[in-house]
Amino acid sequence: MNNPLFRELVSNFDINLTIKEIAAYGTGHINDTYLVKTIPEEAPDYMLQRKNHKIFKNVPGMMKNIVITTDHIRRKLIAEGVAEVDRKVMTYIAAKDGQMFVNDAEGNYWTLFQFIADCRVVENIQRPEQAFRAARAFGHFQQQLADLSGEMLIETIPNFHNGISRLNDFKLSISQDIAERVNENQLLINKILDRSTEMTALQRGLNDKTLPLRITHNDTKINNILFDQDNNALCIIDLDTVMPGSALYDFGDAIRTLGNKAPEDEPDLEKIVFNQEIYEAFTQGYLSEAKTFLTKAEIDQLPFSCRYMAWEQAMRFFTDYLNGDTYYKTDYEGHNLVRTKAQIRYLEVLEENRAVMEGIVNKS
Ligand code: ADP
Ligand code: GN1
Ligand code: MG
Repeated sequence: MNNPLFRELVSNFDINLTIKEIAAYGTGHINDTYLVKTIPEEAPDYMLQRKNHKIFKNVPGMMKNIVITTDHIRRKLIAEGVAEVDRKVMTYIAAKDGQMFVNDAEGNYWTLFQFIADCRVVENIQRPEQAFRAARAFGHFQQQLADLSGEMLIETIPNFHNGISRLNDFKLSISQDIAERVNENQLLINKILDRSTEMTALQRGLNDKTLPLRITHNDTKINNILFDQDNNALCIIDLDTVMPGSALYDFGDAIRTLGNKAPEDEPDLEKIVFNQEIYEAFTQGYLSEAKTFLTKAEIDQLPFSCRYMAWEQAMRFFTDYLNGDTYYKTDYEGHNLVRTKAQIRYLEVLEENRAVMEGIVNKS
């Protein structure tokens, strides 16, 4: 892909580079990512990313959040004398006009950041040791941001993990029934609604301050960590949703992908099985970093947070399905319904494993 548009976009950033080629990259549901390969071979490569401004309605504000948090982490790494800082925190490049993005003629927002070479992402963790490392990295990320005031950051997507507001959106999509998909899915809808009181407790806890608001990542899917060749968790990526939130979101969302032996859109519900070993390793890794700042109330709610994030994600996929598939990228007709069913099944699996999960947190 050597579209002149891409070259033109890159030339608007404040960096000297010679492009070899630009190619589509990654499997995200929201943004479009391209790898910008440069010459000579040993020069650093970059990633050009179109931020989805229909979803991220305030891209300048979002980029400000990213700059504040990455600068904060970078300062800490330098103070600690850590080697190869640019491989441990993301580096976004400013545009020539000083903004952190470039607009194209259609009003899209493009960003450029350093490609961290010799790394890989995993979609599915097999080894407990790797889950332990991933968890330590997410815990460390939260810890690095623990002394940054949340007031510096905007709420990139308002009410992003707010269960009360997500539930209202879901109910609205049911009452509007735009795509006429409600009738045939009533049983599934009830599975979400039946759990409303239990699940909205997390937001009530934040509202009445029994749970603290921190700066969190808010999209801790396992493919948002870069591992180096020795399987060390090197860098947390995909910082679009870094904003004030609950530590429980990050723990629960990681287990949403990691604790499930099947992918989030597994059509065969029999394959959705709880991975206890991985859950245990993740819990230990996370607490090894996070026990220094988590409150008792948060630690007690870790197992619940996994059920909460599965419920919330099921509801988000379901809302999108009922609205006619306008939010998530889909690969086929009915993909959002398949995702919904898989997340609901996973939630049931977590419910079946509740005592085991609580035992592991107590032990850790
Ligand atoms: P999305 O929001 O679409 O998930 P990401 O920001 O996670 O987008 O990027 C998509 C993929 O690009 C990642 O899964 C990862 O493979 C790769 N990637 C992202 N940032 C970097 C980086 N700084 N260095 C190397 N690879 C990266
Ligand atoms: C989206 O873009 P991606 O794949 O990292 C979504 C997450 C969901 C996830 C489900 C901004 O993340 O919240 O958990 O899909 N991001 C946004 O796979 O909505
Ligand atoms: Mg990602």
